[in-house]
Amino acid sequence: STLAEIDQLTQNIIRSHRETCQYRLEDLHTLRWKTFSREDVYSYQRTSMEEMWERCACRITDAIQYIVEFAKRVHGFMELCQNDQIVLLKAGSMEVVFVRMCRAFNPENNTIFFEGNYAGPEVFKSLGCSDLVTAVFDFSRGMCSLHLSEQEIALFTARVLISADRQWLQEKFKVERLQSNVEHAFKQLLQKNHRQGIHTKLLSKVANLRTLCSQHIEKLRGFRQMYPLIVHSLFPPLYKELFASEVETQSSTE
Ligand code: 4D8
Repeated sequence: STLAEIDQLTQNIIRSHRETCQYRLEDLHTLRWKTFSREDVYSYQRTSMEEMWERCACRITDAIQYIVEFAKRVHGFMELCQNDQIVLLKAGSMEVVFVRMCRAFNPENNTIFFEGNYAGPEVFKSLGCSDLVTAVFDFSRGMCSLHLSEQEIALFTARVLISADRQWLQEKFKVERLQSNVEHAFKQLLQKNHRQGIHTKLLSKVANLRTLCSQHIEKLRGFRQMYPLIVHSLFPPLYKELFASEVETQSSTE
């Protein structure tokens, strides 16, 4: 692609991010010292595991709906076949949630924006997966320390989503071409910002993201074994479709 085309793609991705980022950075920043009270934290910790899982699954699904909208607005994504769109979203949407999370993270007190206030890891205690929660908070702290701009976050999330190495792609060459354009746009932006130095750091974050996502799926599998009916009847359909589709196949063939 020509430089003008790459430039157009950059502008398109930045705009798509701005239009679908769910919360404005200024708003998140204004709220970042509005933490949960001791009583609120205590009541979260007394919430049953099932209810807390359901609430988190709803929050994640909400965030993912914006990411689906983001993907749809990235030039080239809608030109992929439907199978490949689904493959990329299934594999990448949670990774993008984890990247976007750094916008809603306050590294000064290790809290994250959740249900209207900033919450520390202890708020998620009743989920029973403190290892995952700790890993996610650590990842967020690492991302924050790179001080990415909104534009860099936009390009990085597009890069995470458009990955030609996902399993089950049908038109790999098309995804490869799109990935190489996004990669090009990303490198060009970093160069313009004199930030080429963070490119390798970000690539190591990609590996990190894949681990976090498989941990999330693993935790869901464990929870589903304990509470199959909760997952089946109370979890958002999109969440199940993306992360627990085996459940549906299983129950429909039983
Ligand atoms: O913009 O949508 O309001 C995390 C969830 C973020 C998980 C959400 C969460 C986010 C992961 C709740 C539980 C990241 C924002 C709020 C809710 C991403 C942990 C914290 C969104 C950015 C911050 C702010 C628990 C929103 C990791 C693991 C999940 C299980 C279901 C066990």
